[in-house]
Amino acid sequence: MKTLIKNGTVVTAGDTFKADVLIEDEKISLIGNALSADGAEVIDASGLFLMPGGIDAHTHLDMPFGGTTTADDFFTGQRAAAFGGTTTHVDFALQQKGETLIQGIDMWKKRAEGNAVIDYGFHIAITDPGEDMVSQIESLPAAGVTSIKLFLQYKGLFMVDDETLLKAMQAAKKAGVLVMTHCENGDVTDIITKQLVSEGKTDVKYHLEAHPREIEADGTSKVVAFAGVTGCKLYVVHMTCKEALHELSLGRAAGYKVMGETCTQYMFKFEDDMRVPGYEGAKWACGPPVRTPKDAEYIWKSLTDTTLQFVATDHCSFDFEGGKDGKKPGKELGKEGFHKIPNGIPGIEDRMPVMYHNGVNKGRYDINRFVAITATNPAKALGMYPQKGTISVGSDADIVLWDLNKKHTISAETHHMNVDYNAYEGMEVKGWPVRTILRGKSIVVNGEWKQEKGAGQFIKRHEGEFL
Ligand code: DUC
Ligand code: ZN
Ligand code: ZN
Repeated sequence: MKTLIKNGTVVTAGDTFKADVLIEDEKISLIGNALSADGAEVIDASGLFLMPGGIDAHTHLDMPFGGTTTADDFFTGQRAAAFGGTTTHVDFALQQKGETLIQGIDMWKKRAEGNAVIDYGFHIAITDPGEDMVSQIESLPAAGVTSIKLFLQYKGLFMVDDETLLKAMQAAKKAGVLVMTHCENGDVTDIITKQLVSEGKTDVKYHLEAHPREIEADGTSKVVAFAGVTGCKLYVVHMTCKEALHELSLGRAAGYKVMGETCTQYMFKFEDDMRVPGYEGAKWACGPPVRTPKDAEYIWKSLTDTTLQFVATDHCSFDFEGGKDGKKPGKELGKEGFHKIPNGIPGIEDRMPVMYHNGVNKGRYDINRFVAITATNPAKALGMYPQKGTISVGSDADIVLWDLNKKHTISAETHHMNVDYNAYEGMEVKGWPVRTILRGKSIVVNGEWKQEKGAGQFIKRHEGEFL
């Protein structure tokens, strides 16, 4: 099957140029001017920009967490992603207690298989380091999984100690595996949470007190130091504040292979949104928590000056009013106390338009940097480049046709995520994905769904790059 996209403007992380793009057998086979191809379906992209499909490096679909399971499974989450111009994501599989890392990956594969509608990979979170953790890490690349996750938060559930952290980093360095870390000191959260609860301070706003910025900086400082000691490549997930970013930039200045991700919500949701009267603030309970507009400005700057390389979502959806009408329990679980709120914010569908509009239209970065932080950089760091994350001959034909002038008002009324609220409710964005193409197949066209359930593929990843 051949498809020829004519008269568009191709945008990559490095270039912007007018060209036609020929797709054959799921791959880009030719890029040039005035192309023709016998028997090809022709898509006229006059006035449209062709960008690599978005890559969301950080999602949680169909994940048991916080006393329930996320509202979005692989079908609903990936379908929503496609509507927003994302064609690949890497989800966090969790090792189960008493099981191996590979068993954890296999469990998550089963959740995706038959449901997937875009392409996907897995990071594996180490939650039960056994005697053979080192050899298990060494076995991961053969399974196409080249990143591990270590939590410094969630004591008694996911949190690892310094010995595990260091040994995992040493093994990862040896195996060519990327280390990803959630950097909040979980001992501190645990102590403060217990103190607050015993004092009867259980309102939503106390979530912020249990997750102070200082402990995110502390966690970041530690993993950066360990990356320096071990020489491993490090990717710090969901960075939220100036203090933590400062620790990352010190590591980068020292020549350590340390990189950082932020998530869309940290530029738009703030502490004051959690301090509103009543229970509404629970919508924004996530870990690390939302911070301040000043931190957001620092994040924007860090995305431009390359302290940060990635914008992901940490998509982790729970209904605000769950547990009824056949819905899974959601945020209402935390009405008993902030420490029981399932942590997470949805956003897999919104990331691309929100980051385009607020980044490019508002002059914070150019369109090439937008492509870099939302697609090319995750593809490179996570070992999917050049199969994914660019528009070049030989790459998968994952292309989003972007209408720079199309306006859209984001709303839970019209979004496709399986969740009853939206973090960007009412935001009017200019610039919208009018066609999403996955391996040559148009899966969303002008808001119409065209994909078959189960057609998304697991991507075997190789060793990624340091950026
Ligand atoms: N933070 C969240 O908000 N949700 C999922 C896990 C995490 O670390
Ligand atoms: Zn996390
Ligand atoms: Zn996460």
